[in-house]
Amino acid sequence: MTDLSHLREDFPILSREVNGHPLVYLDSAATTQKPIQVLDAVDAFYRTENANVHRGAYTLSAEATDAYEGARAKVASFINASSPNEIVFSRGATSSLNHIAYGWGLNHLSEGDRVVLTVMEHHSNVVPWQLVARHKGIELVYLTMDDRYEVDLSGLDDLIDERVKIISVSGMSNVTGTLGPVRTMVEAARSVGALVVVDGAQLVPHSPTDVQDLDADFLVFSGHKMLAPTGIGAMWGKPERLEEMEPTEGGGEMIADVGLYESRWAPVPQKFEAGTPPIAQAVGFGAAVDYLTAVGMETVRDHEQEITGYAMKRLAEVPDLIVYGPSDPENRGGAVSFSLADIHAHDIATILDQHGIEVRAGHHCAKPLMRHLQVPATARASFYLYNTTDEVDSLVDGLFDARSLFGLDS
Ligand code: 7TS
Repeated sequence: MTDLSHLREDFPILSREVNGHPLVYLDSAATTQKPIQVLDAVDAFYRTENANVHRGAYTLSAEATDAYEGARAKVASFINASSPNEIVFSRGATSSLNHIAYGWGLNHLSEGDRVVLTVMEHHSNVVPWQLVARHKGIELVYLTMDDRYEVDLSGLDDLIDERVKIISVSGMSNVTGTLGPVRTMVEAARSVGALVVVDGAQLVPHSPTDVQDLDADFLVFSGHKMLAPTGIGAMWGKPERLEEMEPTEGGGEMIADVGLYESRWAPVPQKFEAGTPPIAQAVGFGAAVDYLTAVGMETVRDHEQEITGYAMKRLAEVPDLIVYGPSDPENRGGAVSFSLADIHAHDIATILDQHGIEVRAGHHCAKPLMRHLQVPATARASFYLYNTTDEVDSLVDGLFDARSLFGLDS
């Protein structure tokens, strides 16, 4: 087993207690905890370099600009982008997907065009396209999920025709841990000249990413799900896609010239970064990718597969527990959704919380998938590099306690 338990010392929050028990944090799919290296980078920026970027001809502003642009270069190299200019900083995956839907979709799609999605998408990869559909009369078409919790590709050939202009797919479901069929989508899209958007919110934090190898058109992800502060994320795009895309927000920093009635845009990526950006957050994002790079993303992935495999094995010991997701830990991510008999997911989460164990309960911002699975809600444990098998054991003990509280042992 890949042992990363020494890393726990880097995460101050992991030494606190919750309800009299050591914290067992199992909600990293929602947001991850932050290592001291990220906290220190943000703190040092505010203490020593804080100024606005891209405007002042004075030392502090130049240093702040270097720190901000340095973070862009780090994020670019983390996903093997050809240039830092292919990275647009955003608030996160949601705002990146909205940029793409509005900035590209609104300007290039017309009535009758199709956008292909899957039923496992997070709402942030559904609702922006519905908003574009209202303006442009485009059609949304969904791939469904089979009973092994894989995206069902059986009807793909019939689905892909000249009407399809965009395929937008999650790299990993935040509910079932299903890996999206990204490479198949890239091939299918090429045959009809469609674009591929990859929602990497649950993919980029958990495994090595190489956008040149992936060959999609856009990849979006959130910093806070990969050790960075909230309020920062990225949209990677192929240079030609970013050029042909319109900005979705206007204001300072994104212009080359402004007249009374017309303006010209700054070059990519500034064209998409209106207003004062999240500077300290970007610095923290840079420190987070430095941290992950030092651990090694293959190590992160191996550890996650091992701990997910261990969790699947231990959860199978709990009677009446159903896991919603692929069974092979090597072919899935570390988000593990489950139900336990007919105990409501919120009750499970509340009982686990009494043991200091934090899991998410609800629809996980994936209502179409919940309807497909025919469940109103699930409880979900999700893992990251700081989680241990001991914590999985605590989760299982807590679930046995939930069973007895609900009188299920008698
Ligand atoms: N896409 C996926 C697959 C996600 O899991 C999430 C957030 C998003 C997009 C949106 O990311 P944001 O950073 O812009 O909010 N997922 C979750 C979750 O599973 N629990 O809380 C947020």
